[in-house]
Amino acid sequence: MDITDFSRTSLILPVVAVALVDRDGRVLLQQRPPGGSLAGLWEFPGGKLEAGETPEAALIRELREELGIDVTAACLSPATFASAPLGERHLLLLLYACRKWAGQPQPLQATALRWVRPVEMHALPMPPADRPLIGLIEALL
Ligand code: 9L3
Ligand code: MG
Repeated sequence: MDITDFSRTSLILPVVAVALVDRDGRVLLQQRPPGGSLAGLWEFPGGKLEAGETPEAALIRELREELGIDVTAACLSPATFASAPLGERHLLLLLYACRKWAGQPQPLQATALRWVRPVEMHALPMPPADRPLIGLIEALL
């Protein structure tokens, strides 16, 4: 068994996400689609690691799938992390910051995208793991 296959071996569910920051210091959030988990909530784009993937490779793949943009590992700086209970397991969310990408972000899987000032995030419904990261994003930008 591949020990990096967290989906089978661990109570921890590792998830990577990104704070994409534009030239005006706004951050991109996406709204989770109806019907799935955490439906309607505004999150930092990203997702689960697949077996054998590094966090950076997972994030590069997720940003291509969810937003249709390309980022390089060199542009991804780990910013912080947070955790939240998720059913029987524990979601561990690793957040990267990124200021450089290729392409125009599109909501390929989300209901909508929104560029927001960090202070505006307090008023948006966000998943439990994302909410504690707002303060850090505010301090970082
Ligand atoms: N999740 C929470 N905050 C985020 C992301 C990207 C994901 N910023 C949670 C939602 C799901 C789980 O992590 O419960 C896996 O995410 P996805 O694969 O459904 O995007
Ligand atoms: Mg996702």
